[in-house]
Amino acid sequence: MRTAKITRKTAETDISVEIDLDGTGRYDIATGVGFFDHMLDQLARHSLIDMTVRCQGDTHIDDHHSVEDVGIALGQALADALGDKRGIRRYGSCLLPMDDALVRAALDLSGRPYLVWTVDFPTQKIGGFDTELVREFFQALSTHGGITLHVDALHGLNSHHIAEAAFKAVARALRDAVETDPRKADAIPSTKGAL
Ligand SMILES: [Mn+2]
Repeated sequence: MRTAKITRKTAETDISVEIDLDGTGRYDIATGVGFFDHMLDQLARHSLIDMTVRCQGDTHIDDHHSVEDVGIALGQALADALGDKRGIRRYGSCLLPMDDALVRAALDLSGRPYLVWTVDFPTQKIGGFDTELVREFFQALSTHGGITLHVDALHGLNSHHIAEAAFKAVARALRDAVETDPRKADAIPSTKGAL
């Protein structure tokens, strides 16, 4: 079973994450940050990774710790559920339009964290949500999931659309990368023999 459950408690956040890589995109998300919940719904729905996420965080300060720490826990859950990565496709990419926004995501489940992020938001806020936290989330996901992740916004006028297109693009790329390849189901997809 390619599943994982992570709990993570600090002075700033108390988080539990459960995922199933071979799911159908079911989600049950409650982070205390409304816009972030909306984004994680997209991540689950379009990756077909089932996700249950709970976060009780210090949102009386701001949303930073909650968003970053959920990224850490989700990254850890992905790495845990992937195990030795036997049989996976490893790479995934997606060019995703959402109205004015066009976002490209390309990723490698390499075990080597690296984030390239060229996404500019025309506004600092989406409702009460700080747009700079979108990068914080993907940085944490990349670092703790061992993911080389490139996200580039090629076009966009509306911050909500740009953020949502980014989450959907990464979701679709993840869907391809975590999927097992029936032609190489027993092999670890690296000439090194390990990822
Ligand atoms: Mn939306």
